[in-house]
Amino acid sequence: MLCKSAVLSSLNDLVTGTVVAVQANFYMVQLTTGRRLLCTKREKLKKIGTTVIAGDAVTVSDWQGERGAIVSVANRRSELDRPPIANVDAVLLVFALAEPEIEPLTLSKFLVKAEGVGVNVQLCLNKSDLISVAEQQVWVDRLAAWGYPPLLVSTHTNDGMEMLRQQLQNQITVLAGHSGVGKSSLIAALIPDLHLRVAAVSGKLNRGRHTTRHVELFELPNGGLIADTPGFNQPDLTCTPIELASYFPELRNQHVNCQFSDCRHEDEPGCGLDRTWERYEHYRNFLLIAQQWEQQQAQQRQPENQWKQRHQSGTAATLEPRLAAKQFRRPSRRSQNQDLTEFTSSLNDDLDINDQDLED
Ligand SMILES: Nc1nc2c(ncn2[C@@H]2O[C@H](COP(=O)(O)OP(=O)(O)OP(=O)(O)O)[C@@H](O)[C@H]2O)c(=O)[nH]1
Ligand SMILES: [Mg+2]
Ligand SMILES: [Zn+2]
Repeated sequence: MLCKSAVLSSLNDLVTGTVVAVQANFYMVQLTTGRRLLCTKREKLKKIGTTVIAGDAVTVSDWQGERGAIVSVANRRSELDRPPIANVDAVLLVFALAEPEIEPLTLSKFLVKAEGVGVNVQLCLNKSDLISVAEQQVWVDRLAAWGYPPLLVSTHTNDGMEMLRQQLQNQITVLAGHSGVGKSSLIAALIPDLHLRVAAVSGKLNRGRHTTRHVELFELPNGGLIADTPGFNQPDLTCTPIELASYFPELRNQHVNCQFSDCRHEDEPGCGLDRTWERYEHYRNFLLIAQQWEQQQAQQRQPENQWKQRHQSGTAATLEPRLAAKQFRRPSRRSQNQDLTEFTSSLNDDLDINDQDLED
């Protein structure tokens, strides 16, 4: 039992921490001391429209027992929108050396997508137990030439896991990669007392099912936070041709050889770039998608596209402004009604933690 004066002093103290999970209007904040507080957001922050997402560095006031109120949010170093996570330091792209086999074009697409986040991209190849050392070396050399020397690991034999632990220390990392490559298995191996649901490889494509439901930053035993993301099969490329060129290390590293600032590095006379690198064909392939995307964006910005036709039976068609999708979406009744009990119990479901753990 806390005495009355202790409660009163804690009500005024400010503490800092990191948001590790968000659901509806509740935020799980991990304090610098390691303790966790279940927080709401101060009315003042709501009024000025401040959003709070996982990874945010926050200041908490009025904390008492396991509850608190977020009073301020620090400026973000980086921001990921799907899933929403702030202050990400690195994307760890996970592929499997087998089951499923690496498709180079797909790997390239994931790498380009990861580069688009604007943070450090680290490549990890799991399931090294499934191929020979000679075959492993071929991949190491090949991907190093792409600009991504990979870290080979196996969650089954533990090979490479110590290196991975060191690499992830003290950073906020987001895992990305195909379904079934072993992202959840990696997290389970990195954080032995955390039970994630690991699915068996199944289905026609010999890939695991989508089993990861909840965005959550997990604390690594040696410091640092890591988030699993639901596996996705084909990341869409949403960048301009200029951005695309900056997402290829092979191009970035030799751009001094090109005298144009807006060059596509195709066949332009005067572009002195070396094109004899393996992924040049991938680049040409993605360039077409990027050009289409840029055109679409330009079309959407045209004034006539700000309006949509509305047809009502019996009347002439009228024009009305298009709604910005997110801004006007009302929260569902389910999320409005979601209470604290539901939040903690869903956290418990996903993390296998019980009330005892929350009190620690
Ligand atoms: N041989 C081998 N299999 C592994 C290894 N790591 C994971 N697996 C298996 O790969 C399958 C998929 O693993 P998950 O951890 O569920 O993969 P995931 O990337 O989280 O999949 P999603 O949640 O669907 O995105 C499971 O059957 C694991 O047992 C490994 O190092 N070697
Ligand atoms: Mg998973
Ligand atoms: Zn050029």
